[in-house]
Amino acid sequence: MAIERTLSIIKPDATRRNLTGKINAKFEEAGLRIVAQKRIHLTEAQAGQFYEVHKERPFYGELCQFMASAPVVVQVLEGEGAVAKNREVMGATNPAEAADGTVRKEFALSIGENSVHGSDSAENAAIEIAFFFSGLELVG
Ligand code: RTP
Ligand code: MG
Repeated sequence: MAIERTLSIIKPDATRRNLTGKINAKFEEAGLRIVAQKRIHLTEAQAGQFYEVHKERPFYGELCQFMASAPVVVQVLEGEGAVAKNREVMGATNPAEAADGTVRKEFALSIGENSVHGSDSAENAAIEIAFFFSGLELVG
């Protein structure tokens, strides 16, 4: 499988509880390399722009408010099949359905406050990485 990059976000529920290191350990143990990382505090408007694809969904307003409620850690993960591998490490969107050992099983509080975001395709990964990072910030 090809080496890919994917965009990951450690969400406000996790940064508030100081879980960045524990979550990063899971990525690294799975063979994903953190090739870029920064802590930022999104405005609600910026969160809305990032989640534009969900703007018709009933949870959109709540999601944008939550994503702007505390700092997030945005990062680029690199590795073989990184998009799918990251989603495996994350677990199902709803923590009640997430497999044992996944980030969401261990740390998520609810379907909304579910600790991490990961790109869902290589195509979206490229768009999402460009949203947060310049080429100079990606250090493979
Ligand atoms: P993500 O985009 O954050 O990696 O998560 P995902 O693919 O597993 O889930 P997606 O369907 O793309 O939804 C994006 C985020 O919206 C919140 N959500 N809330 N209240 C709800 O029913 C609900 N459903 C989704 C979650 O934070 C989800 O990760
Ligand atoms: Mg998604």
